[in-house]
Amino acid sequence: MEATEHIWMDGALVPWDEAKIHVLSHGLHYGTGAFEGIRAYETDTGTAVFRLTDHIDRLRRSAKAFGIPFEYSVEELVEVCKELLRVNGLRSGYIRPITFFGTGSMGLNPAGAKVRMVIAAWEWGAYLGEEGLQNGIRVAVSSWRRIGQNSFMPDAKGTGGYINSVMAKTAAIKAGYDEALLLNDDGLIAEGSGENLFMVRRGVVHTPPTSAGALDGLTRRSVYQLLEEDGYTMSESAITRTDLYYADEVFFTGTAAEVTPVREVDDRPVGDGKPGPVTRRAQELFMGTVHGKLDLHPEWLEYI
Ligand code: PPE
Repeated sequence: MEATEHIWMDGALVPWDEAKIHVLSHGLHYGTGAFEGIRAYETDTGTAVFRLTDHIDRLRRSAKAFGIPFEYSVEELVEVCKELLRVNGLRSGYIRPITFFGTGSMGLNPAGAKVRMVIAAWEWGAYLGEEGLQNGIRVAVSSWRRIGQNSFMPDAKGTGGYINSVMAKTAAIKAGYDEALLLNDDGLIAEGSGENLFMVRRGVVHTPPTSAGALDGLTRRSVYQLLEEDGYTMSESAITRTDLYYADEVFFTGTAAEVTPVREVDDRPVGDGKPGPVTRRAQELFMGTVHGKLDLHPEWLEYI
């Protein structure tokens, strides 16, 4: 990871190396935080942040779900993100806003802990490798289940829940795969450790509903809409492990992952083992939109 110059902390820009917090921050001990991941892309008419307002609004919703007071307006934080890219001279990059309980209270009850809000930005290349974007990645169903609706809120982006993703991801890498796929407690596909899943079978493009334990990903929503408007039949539906073994195409979506083809699930090739036409079309539509090459949803691009 390459450092940039400034990080925004609680209202002020501070040098990257000085953006520190106390070791007794509540969020560090108990995972009491919410965060976002946002990408900015270069276009012919300047740098545009993809669905910036929607991302900040999801941060607000996640904080609300976890009971973390949200002391800024969405509009204010949108401006901070833009300013941060400008002061760091980033023409494209990844933005990571995070809010969490800081110091002032130890023990589980965060009452009395100061709420912190931090936004950092840096350059981030292909999340699952350039090779993965081109030829697809190898995934395996994890032995870890996605944290269920009765224990957590998989559809809120809470920091603590990511230990579940980290365990699944590290186990998958250790076993020689590129990424983990998590089932929910009912044995249905939820999502990847940091991505949503899509599957093409019998001409229909499916993605699991958020009730299956998936985050309501903004890339997921965008790709769903772009493919639907392009004439594909879309469905939010329960997906089993066998569905994936029989699928013609499988791909992941996410801010970091963008649209990444999956070429193998549990050592079984997906289709003929190469990214299929729907996956390629989804990549074209999504990348064309974020770079402003396709004028399908100009309202999703927020210029800095
Ligand atoms: N599911 C999970 C669990 C998840 O973390 C992400 C984003 C998504 C789905 C896709 O959501 P969206 O980005 O709105 O399309 N994961 C972020 C963090 C990745 C990381 O390693 O950190 C991301 O892609 O920015």
